[in-house]
Amino acid sequence: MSAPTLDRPAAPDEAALQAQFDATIAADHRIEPRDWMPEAYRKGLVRQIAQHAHSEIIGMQPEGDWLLAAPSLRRKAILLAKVQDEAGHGMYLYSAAETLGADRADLTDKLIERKQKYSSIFNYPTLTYADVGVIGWLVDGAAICNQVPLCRSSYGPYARAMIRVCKEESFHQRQGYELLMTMMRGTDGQRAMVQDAVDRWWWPSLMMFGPPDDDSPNSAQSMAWGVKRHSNDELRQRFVDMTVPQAAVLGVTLPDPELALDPDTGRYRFGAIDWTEFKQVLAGNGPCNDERIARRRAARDDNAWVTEAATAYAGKHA
Ligand code: BYC
Repeated sequence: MSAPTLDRPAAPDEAALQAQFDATIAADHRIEPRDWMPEAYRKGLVRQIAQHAHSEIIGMQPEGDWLLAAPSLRRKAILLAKVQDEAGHGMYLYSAAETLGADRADLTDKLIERKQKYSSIFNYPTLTYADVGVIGWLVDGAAICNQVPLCRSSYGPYARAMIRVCKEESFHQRQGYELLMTMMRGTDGQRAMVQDAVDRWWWPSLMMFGPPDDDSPNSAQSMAWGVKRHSNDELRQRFVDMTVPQAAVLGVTLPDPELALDPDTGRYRFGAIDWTEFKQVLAGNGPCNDERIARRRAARDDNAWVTEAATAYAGKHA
């Protein structure tokens, strides 16, 4: 520790700062951007928040594909609003990453260069309009299960962003369910479309929660720091328990013959997830990985002049 001077108190040494950080985490208080934090905590947060932000931005594409083909003006307006919400979520999250010293343009470059990930779920195609409903019901439903506990995450800006995101995701989930309900009350053809979409999206939705706990390298440290509050398997189980009764009300069959209520635990047992498929999607070999990244790259490059103009304007008025 350096000697105190008359006009400036000595900076606390690293051990004292670490002790203060540990005490804040132990007391379940928030870490804020002005606070000292270990470099690994900062890096881990940037990793997760950037991946989360990229997921929101790439996540606009599968549903956005249906904006010009929505079956009515009402459905188009709803879908447009939802896709815009996802863009907003991405922006809050990039802002949260910036409070940790990350640079937004740099994060986008890392996404496009495949150095950072985005959720596996957005590498599957949307083949019919029922997919829009199923994304709302299952994908936003899984996102809510995963993100509600993140509202209590130890990093203040991330936790606060999650509160607003979760409110909007709940609305998205209901719009998806309402769309599916409407289709299920329609023709045999519409019911078949819903069932087909459920068959294709169920297993990828379970993969959204990440690898099983015994194969999740980041979980232990993330939970010790209070960034994640529950393990991947715990949240996946919570999602299954929540969704099975909703499927029954809707009148669809979830594509898992092993799905059954365990009378001892009151929870649903489910079949084995195909982790080989998950790893393939993460490695860039999912059905739509190339298309998603190519589109994001084109958006960055084609709109670079807008970014440059906005930056120059902001610079002038700073
Ligand atoms: N997809 O040690 P693990 C939305 C990676 S968007 C891809 O368990 P962690 C929506 C993981 O990053 C919702 N990668 O990691 C938008 C790690 O790789 P790295 C997006 C995955 O961080 C539009 C490695 O696998 N939600 O709702 O402890 C329309 C090992 O995993 C995935 C979030 O991002 C995956 N599914 O736990 C509609 C939530 N799973 O980074 C809806 C915030 C794992 O070491 N994130 N990986 O190279 C989280 O809660 C956690 O990061 C995860 C993973 C639970 C996803």
